[in-house]
Amino acid sequence: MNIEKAAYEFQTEGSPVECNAFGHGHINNTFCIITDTGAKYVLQRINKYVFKNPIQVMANTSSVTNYLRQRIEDPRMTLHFIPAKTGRYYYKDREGEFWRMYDFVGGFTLDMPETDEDFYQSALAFGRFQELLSDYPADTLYEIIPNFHNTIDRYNQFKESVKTDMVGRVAEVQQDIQFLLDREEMGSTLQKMLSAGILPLRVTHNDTKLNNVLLDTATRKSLCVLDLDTVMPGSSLYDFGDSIRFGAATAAEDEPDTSKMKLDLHLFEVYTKGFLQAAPSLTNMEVSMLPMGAYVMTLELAVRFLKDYLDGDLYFSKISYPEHNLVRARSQMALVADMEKKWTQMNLIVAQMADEIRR
Ligand code: GN1
Ligand code: MG
Repeated sequence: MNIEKAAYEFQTEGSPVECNAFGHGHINNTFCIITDTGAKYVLQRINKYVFKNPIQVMANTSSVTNYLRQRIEDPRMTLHFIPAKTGRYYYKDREGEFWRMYDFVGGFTLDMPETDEDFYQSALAFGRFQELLSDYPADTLYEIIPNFHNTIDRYNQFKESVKTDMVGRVAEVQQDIQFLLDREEMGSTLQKMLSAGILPLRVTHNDTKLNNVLLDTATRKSLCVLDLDTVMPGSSLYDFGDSIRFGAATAAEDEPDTSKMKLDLHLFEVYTKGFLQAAPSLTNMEVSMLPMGAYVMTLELAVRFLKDYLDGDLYFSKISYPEHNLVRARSQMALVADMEKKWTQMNLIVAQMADEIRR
């Protein structure tokens, strides 16, 4: 992988002189580039196993960011892609790998909220993102990963993997498989409501982890939303749900001690408040289904992690030890189980918040 060579292919201010690994996403390879004028950029190699059509990824992300740019006051409120010397928003190297570059605007990201305010800020950022794109023509976007949050389809693929037992791991995880199968019906809720038109189709981010929000170093306020690869038509409940799954949990996504993994109801309330304030165009039906969004997104990721463990870690290939994806699946299942215990409270919080904010 020739990172320096790729860095030279973009229209940077000055010539690249320094290149360091950056961030810790599961999918793409990311680097920070510094040029001889001190300008800083983020360079990424797009993962082709996950994103089969990187040109479509760049078409979606560049048109969404251009659209956002016309609707914000502070230019730091959206990513800004740097064209390659060819004028395109990507560079394809000799090995057929795709690269892209965007401005490094400073700021920082968090894996866990350090204060309530941090999490509240992320809710505002994702809520604003939803609101700003509420009139964007969703049907002009490519469906980058078909059925990405179609939980019914995720379950079908999972059951296929159980059947195939590609690397002989099925026998050791029978209980985990059963836990997920017992919840298949619940998992299908959002998809059914979307198909029936009860939930509206919107432009959604689809990967709303806390660490995909850039915070301003000086003010600690949210600047913009990062990682736009999976921006596609979807449900607002995907975005709300994935944020809760990741940021309102009491332990890391890959915490091996599942007894530490719970839903923090206070953080759930904090996020709900910010999201509802920033996205007034949500329908009453969407609002009432917010707890279901959190539940289904957590369940779905458990299904995805366990499926990948059964397949031999093909998709979530960045693992630190052989059982990593199993550990990830189990931590998500623990969170699902805790949400079941707190279901009544989750619904009450949403109802009270909606009452307060949406009068
Ligand atoms: C992947 O690349 P990253 O780490 O932002 C995944 C998400 C999962 C997440 C779990 C394209 O996101 O769907 O929720 O890992 N992205 C893709 O950490 O599959
Ligand atoms: Mg991502």
